[in-house]
Amino acid sequence: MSLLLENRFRDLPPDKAIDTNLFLESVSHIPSFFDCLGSNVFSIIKSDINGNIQKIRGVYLKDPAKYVTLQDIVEAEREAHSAEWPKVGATLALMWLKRGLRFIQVLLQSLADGEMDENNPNHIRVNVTKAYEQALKKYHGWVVQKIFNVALHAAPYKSNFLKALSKGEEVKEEDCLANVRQFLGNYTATVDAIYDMYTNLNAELDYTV
Ligand code: 03F
Repeated sequence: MSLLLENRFRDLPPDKAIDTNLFLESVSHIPSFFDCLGSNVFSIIKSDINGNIQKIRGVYLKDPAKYVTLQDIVEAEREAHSAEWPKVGATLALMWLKRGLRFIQVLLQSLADGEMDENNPNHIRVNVTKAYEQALKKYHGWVVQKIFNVALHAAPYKSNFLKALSKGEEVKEEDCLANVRQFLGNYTATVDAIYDMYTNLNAELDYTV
């Protein structure tokens, strides 16, 4: 069974409000995926994503009835920490988490669209580079861009990456990409809704790390 289809994101309601608990459940499956990628550089990325999920969950669990949607959390933090907001708490964690989620979205979409280096059709470097340029690069100074270069060269072959998405089963590339396309429906809608929320609340920052 495909990892992606087991962990599909939920349909959004018409107002695009994201249920915090369902969101946390959906993203909680992402970090363990990095264990199958087989290079230590991925453990840095894993712990960054994991840390951000934990920060959001920590706030949510303080008062689940108050923080039903992600927007409830971001707005409550704006009230409580007006001086530092949005560079604070779960607002900051979600700001960065969404960039990682966007990276994954662009990477999977590029693979699903069949974009490839004709000379190296089993490499995913063009797809990974596209995702990095669209989602993360502008927030990274040169040191972190160097880490990206290490990760890029440790990227798995496409066949191994797709196999990992299929939980180690040998699945035909076309079948796996069909699953990716299905997964991307609600996933992309959710990531877009988080970006829209940050724009509408004026919560986005563009400092580099
Ligand atoms: C800022 C920053 N976080 C952190 O400093 C950087 C960490 C290292 C980033 C290295 C970049 C690597 C790019 C990926 C290359 C991957 C090659 C993939 C091959 C497959 C923030 O950190 C903190 O997060 C925040 O809490 C803190 O408070 O200023 C703040 C303070 O700093 C980032 O730049 C976020 C990095 C997210 C990277 C996501 C990469 C995802 C990679 C692969 C995805 C594989 C697909 C999985 C599909 C699974 C579906 C189920």
